[in-house]
Amino acid sequence: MRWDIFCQIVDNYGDAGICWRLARSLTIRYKQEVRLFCDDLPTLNLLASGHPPIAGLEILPWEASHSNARHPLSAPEVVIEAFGCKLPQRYVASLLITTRPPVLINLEYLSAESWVGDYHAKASPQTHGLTKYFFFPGFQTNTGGLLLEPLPPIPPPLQPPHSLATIWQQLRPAAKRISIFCYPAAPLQEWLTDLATLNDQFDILLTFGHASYLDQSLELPRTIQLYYLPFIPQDDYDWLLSQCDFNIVRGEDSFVRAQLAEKPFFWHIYPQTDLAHEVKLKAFLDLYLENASPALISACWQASHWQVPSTWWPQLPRWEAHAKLWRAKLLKEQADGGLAARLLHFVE
Ligand code: TRH
Repeated sequence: MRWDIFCQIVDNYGDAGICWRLARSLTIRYKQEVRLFCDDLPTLNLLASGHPPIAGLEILPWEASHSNARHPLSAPEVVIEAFGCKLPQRYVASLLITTRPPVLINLEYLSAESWVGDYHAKASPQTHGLTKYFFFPGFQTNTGGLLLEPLPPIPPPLQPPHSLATIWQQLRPAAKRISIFCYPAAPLQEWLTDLATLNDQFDILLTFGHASYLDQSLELPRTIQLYYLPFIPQDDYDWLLSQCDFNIVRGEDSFVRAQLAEKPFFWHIYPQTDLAHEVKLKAFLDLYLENASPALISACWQASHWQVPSTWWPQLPRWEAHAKLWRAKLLKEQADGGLAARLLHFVE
């Protein structure tokens, strides 16, 4: 089938990250034809940089969706608006005059909350005459599932990708590696200062832009070494997660990748003023920690709320074992192929 995916980049990289991953899954894994229309190609290109061209995948500027002379002749079978982005009016008008209107899908945000299953895949007639379906990613079998591809191999390849090769040579073999991808409001300084009280060496891999979260006058002992990463391609970021002993992640894409990397992590969920993020975080932790020991439950809750690492770091070995079990459980529950496969199945 032919798919048009619309991606509007509101802020950060999550929108582009998810759309790029979905487009790759649909084309590479499921041999679909995809046109990805994006209103911020430079950001999308950053994530995709270095990736060889993919048969069946076209990445196009937003305007190409309605200024293209081929329309409406090349109307797709499926149109996806990612995260409620508004389709260009002229594009919608061109869909309405096709003989067979496409399936219109709004791809929603990921949540582990239980209501997701009740709302997933429901239809909503639109004033323009097309019916829109709301597709909710999720952890449970009655949801739209998770984006799995490309699934990180276990064990992951040891050789660093080109973008990380130089930094990788500088890492200390005996040090614990922690990658950090968080929002600016995080109490990163206090967190690192406390980490320095632990009896371990730490190599801290700060993802692009995080240098500005730290005060230049911050002094840390030699046990803690900071490394400032450039913006690296998405596949390289996935690899990084699989090579660290602990990851701090933030939006929904890195959050899922950290789980698939089979490593302990915490989710610095995007803070919302009405505290809706706390409800979302609790729903996830309840699921993630369903069969965990009280000590691990407490450690994960503390970590997720940026409590100083000295309070929960001793639980790391237990957490490592848990991360392995969790990935296995996820993959079992998403054995149908997860989000891309469920989308395909739904449309068919
Ligand atoms: O960028 P994000 O914070 O996006 C978020 C989410 O969309 C979230 O749901 C939304 O509420 C918020 O924005 C406003 O984080 P996320 O979703 O983890 O996406 C980051 C993407 O960037 C992911 O695909 C990984 C990729 N990435 C790279 O490719 N290279 C890098 O160097 C880094 C740090 C990330």
